[in-house]
Amino acid sequence: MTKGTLAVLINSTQQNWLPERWKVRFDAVCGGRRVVLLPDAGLDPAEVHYAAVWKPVPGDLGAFPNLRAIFNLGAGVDALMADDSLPDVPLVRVAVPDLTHRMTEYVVLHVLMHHRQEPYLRQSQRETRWEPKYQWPASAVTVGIMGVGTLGADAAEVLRQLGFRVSGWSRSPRVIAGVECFHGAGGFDAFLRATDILVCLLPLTPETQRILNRDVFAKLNRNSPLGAPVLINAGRGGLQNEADILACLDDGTLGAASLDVFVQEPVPPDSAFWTHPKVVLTPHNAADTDADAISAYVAEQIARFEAGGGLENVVDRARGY
Ligand code: NDP
Ligand code: OXD
Repeated sequence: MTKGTLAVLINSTQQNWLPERWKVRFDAVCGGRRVVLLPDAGLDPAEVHYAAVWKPVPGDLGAFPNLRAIFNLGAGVDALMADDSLPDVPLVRVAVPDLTHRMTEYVVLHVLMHHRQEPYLRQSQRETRWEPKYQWPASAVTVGIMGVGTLGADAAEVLRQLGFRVSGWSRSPRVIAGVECFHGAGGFDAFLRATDILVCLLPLTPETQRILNRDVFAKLNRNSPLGAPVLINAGRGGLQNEADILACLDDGTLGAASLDVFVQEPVPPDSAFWTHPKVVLTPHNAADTDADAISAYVAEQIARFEAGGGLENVVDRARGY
């Protein structure tokens, strides 16, 4: 196969998404391949063979008739799946140790924060109160992870090593050493019943939309050693019913929530999430996309593909992830 041109299309103003930085990285790892930044008024669309993209505007990719593959520069492809005009070529998502380990750091940080009562202890410090509460061991707490794919399985393993009881819920059956695995609608209630800290690392698909809702929160372990169950969502904002989260925090159905993702990002200034005393908010930075790691991943995939090998981590369009 001829050496194709790679077009980079990034639609974000965030610091880690500076298109020029990505171009420099791709030039460094693509072994002389032509790399162009889009938009490029002088470019003949027929010359583009690969697109490396983050949040392109729906319709953008339809302009390239000779596209061989699309590389999403993040793990979640929900924004691309919402584009009806997305060319019917392999769509590859990110699955690299760098991103996985960053997500595991986030999950472990937030599980420990709630388990070790950090919000209470910081409040006590601000109020000059020396009032320790009983600290349960990790082995008394069950962390239930919704989505035990690339990211969820890694977090599960590290949490298990810390001594937590860990369970996982997926679409199809999974076997993970030391982790109690549930799957499908049939396994959902049993998974929820035992869960003290619910971690969501699901992709956003038509099946998972608003899955984090009152019905689900009400099924979590009502006898949690933490007092009330905790929610940690780093999947996508569309997975959560935000009114339900706030109401459940207020009436005690949930004890606390760490949220990295929101229906509207950035979160509007008047949102209750900014100031709610039981919410730990982070600005969708649980696992940043690193240009060094991911440009190398894309370059390797293209080189292997042109040498006749297969692409890895191709999205199943029917499943939506
Ligand atoms: P994977 O595709 O590797 O894993 C997805 C998991 O979710 C799988 O276990 C899958 O089940 C499960 N799943 C999907 N649909 C359902 C369903 N309907 N019911 C039950 N389980 C389901 O994805 P990753 O682990 O790589 O990434 C997960 C998500 O994390 C991304 O889609 C993205 O939205 C989010 N993300 C967020 C970031 C952030 O900074 N906040 C950064 C990176 C990713 P099965 O095993 O059967 O396929
Ligand atoms: C991703 C993300 O999907 O950054 O990689 O959210």
